[in-house]
Amino acid sequence: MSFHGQGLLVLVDPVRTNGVEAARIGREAKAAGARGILIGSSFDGAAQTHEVAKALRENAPGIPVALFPGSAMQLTDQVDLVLFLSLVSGRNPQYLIEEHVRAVPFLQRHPVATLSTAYILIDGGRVTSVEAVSQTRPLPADKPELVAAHATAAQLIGMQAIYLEAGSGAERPVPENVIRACRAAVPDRLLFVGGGIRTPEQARAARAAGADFVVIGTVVEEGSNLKAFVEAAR
Ligand code: 1GP
Repeated sequence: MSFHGQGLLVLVDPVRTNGVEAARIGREAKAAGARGILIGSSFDGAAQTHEVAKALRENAPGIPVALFPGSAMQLTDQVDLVLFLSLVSGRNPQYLIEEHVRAVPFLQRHPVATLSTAYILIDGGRVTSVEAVSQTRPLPADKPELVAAHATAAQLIGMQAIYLEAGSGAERPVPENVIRACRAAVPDRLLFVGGGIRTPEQARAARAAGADFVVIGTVVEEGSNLKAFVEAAR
């Protein structure tokens, strides 16, 4: 089971969410019409990921649960898909290829589907966990042509999807002109956009600019009205 159509994805951080909470979010995401659930954390989470993924799957049957891993240590077979992320905005080999090689023994034992995804970090106004943990700089938010060149290079390498990330809790989400530039550069690739999206209007704007999937995390933990986000990202 992979992602289909377009719309809203809910991100669950296994470090900040216990099994009971994950079960609630899973039920809500399904009831509201979310297209899928991502689970992941940029730091730690190895111990909790499996249980939280299981709780999400049990409580949101029929919608895909995908791992959005911060490292190979978070791998679990309790997901339908692993976003096989390469942090292509950075130049740290650990997140370009090393964690991927480390994932291989697990993936040989547990044949979970993977989606090769170019993960592009964009400045969102503050230092986020992804930047701190990966020790990579985000791309400037006012250089759409530079971001689009990264997306194009990823497509030429053969990657299947692009993920534009402002970082969890970013002050500013990925700008619309950056999303538009990437959409134009790689019209046939799945495009995910997340980080700092706090209102349904921002979700709608990201979709209108060309994102296939809009990802929200923090506002879900805060208990926002999921349905409004689902409608906006439809
Ligand atoms: C997903 O990191 C984001 O790409 C989630 O960000 O927590 O700011 O919604 P928020």
